Order: sequence, then structure tokens, then C-alpha cells
Amino acid sequence: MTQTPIAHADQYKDGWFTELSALWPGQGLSIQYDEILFQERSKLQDVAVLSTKAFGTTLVLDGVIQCTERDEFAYQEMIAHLPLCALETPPTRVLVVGGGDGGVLRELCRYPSIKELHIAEIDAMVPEVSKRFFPKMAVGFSDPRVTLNICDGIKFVSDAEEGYYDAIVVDSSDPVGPAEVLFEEPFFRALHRAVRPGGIVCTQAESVWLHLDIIKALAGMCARVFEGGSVSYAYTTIPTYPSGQIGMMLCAKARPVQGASADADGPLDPRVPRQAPADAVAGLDAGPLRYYDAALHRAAFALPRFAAEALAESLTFAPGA
Ligand code: SPD
Repeated sequence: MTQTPIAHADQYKDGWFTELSALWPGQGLSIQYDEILFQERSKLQDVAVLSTKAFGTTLVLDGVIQCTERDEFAYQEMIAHLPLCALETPPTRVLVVGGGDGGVLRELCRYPSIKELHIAEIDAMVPEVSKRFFPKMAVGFSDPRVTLNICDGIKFVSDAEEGYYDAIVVDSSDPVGPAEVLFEEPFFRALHRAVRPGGIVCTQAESVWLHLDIIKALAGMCARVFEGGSVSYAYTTIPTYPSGQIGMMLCAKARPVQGASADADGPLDPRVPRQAPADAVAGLDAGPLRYYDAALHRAAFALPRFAAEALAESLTFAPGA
């Protein structure tokens, strides 16, 4: 049993861990823990696993909560199924950038049509730790369709064949440290190239309560990069992310001939669920879906007025319309 924190010691006090960051100044969620199960410095970041009273086993990178056993599905299901279900044809090739804990992979394994499921994770320690401490979340790594690449995600995406993927999910940590570049234009240009026309890129896009400026800048940049396609912001609720809410930016690449599909005359509208994830995966203990369904898919794009107004200029479809 390890009780003495070796990194971010100011965030551990009297059996409570408090999540502090310059990205949410003046606030910090505190959760009570019994034990620090693991803590090590990888080549890139501080990796810790806590056994917490209210949220079960919890993964913390550089002092920031990435997932807890109790609520991880609220994020992993939504960032995976919103883009995949919005596709007009069943997906066959999908890429995850980041997502080394395997939670998004587990969700993508629910699509029998997928033949190739690639993941580009920069930190080898994250999948190792996840397999050891979060076996239910990491089940996807044993799916034979999955190839795990420990590498720089930007390089992996830049080297991909043009238009190779039906969908790319970018499950990054926050835009400080190793993940900062995953919010910048050169990476989005590479994503745009690697996804097929009519395909969707879905990236972690922070909270409207805390990061409206970041989201606004991201949406504006996405609108430039995905010109002729569409840009939409959706969100999920999750108690252990700052402010209890986190969003996803969904960028659909322009189709060669708009109006070629049965249900649209313009760019692909990701607010419409068209595919369905399976509740059970043969040979894989993924468990049933616990958050996502078609009604929630549509609802996820409806924004509170203050956010809708701030993002109106850059989003393709008026939120809520
Ligand atoms: N503020 C933390 C945001 C983390 C988003 N990514 C989490 C990885 C879960 N698969």
C-alpha cells in the first residue's frame, strides 16, 4: 500500500485528492481515496491510480482525472457512438488517437462492420496500467481487429493513406502538456486528410462552463479545415470531469457530391443517428451500453443559450434547431 504521493503532493491531503489545474482556476473536485494503488513517472507524464471511496478505481495523469470506474462510460460511449452512429454507411476502418486506457476502443468494438481498429497512443504506460487496474475498460485490447501503436499520434495520422478512415476519434487529455498539439490546426489538417469524404472526426472538446474561449477557437479552426463539410459540438454529463460536463467537436468531411445521400442535401448532419452500436460483442466482455441511445444522441447537440450564442458563427447547424 503506497500512501505517500511522489508527484503533485499538494493535491493529496488527509485522504482526499483534489484535482487542480490552470485550466480551471479557483475550483477543484475533491474525492476521498483509500489507497494510491500505483504511481510512476512515464517518459511523458505522472501516472497514478487511486482507489477511491465514491468512484472506484481512478486514473490520474499529471494530476488530472482521466477516468473513474463509476462514470467513465458516460464519456467513452458518447465520444465513440456520436460519430460512429452518425455515419451514413456502417464503418469498416476506425482510428483512435490517444485513448490509451482502452475505454473508447471497448465502445468501438460494438460495431461488427469494423474490420480494422487502429489506436495511436503516445504513452506505453497508459495501456499497461489500464490492463492491470481497469480490466473491464481495457477489454478492447484483446479484440483481434485492434492494432495498438505506441507512437506520436500526429505522425501516425500524417502517415496514414489519404481518406483511409471512416471515422477518427481523438480521445485526448486537456490542452496542456503532451496533448496541447492535438488542439492545433496542423493536426486537424492531417485528420482531415486521413478521413474519407463523408467520414467524421470527433475530438475531445472541453467544457462550456470553463473553456468557451478554447471551444470557440477550436470550432472556428475546424470550420476552416472542414470547409464544405460540417462542424458540430455535442456534450455529455460526467461527475468527475471539471464542471461535470465535457464536449466533443464532430467534424464531417465534405462529400464529393452534396445531396448524393438519401437523407441530406447539404453536408452530413451528425445530429441524426443512423447506425446502432451492439449491446453485446461476441467473445468480448464489453457489458451493455449504459449511457448512449438514439434519443440522447439527438439531445447531445442541443446547447444552453449562452453556449449556442458564443459558438453560433462557427457551427454548421444552429444548436437546438
Ligand atoms: N479533463 C480531463 C479530460 C480527459 C479526456 N480524456 C479522458 C480519457 C478517457 N478515455
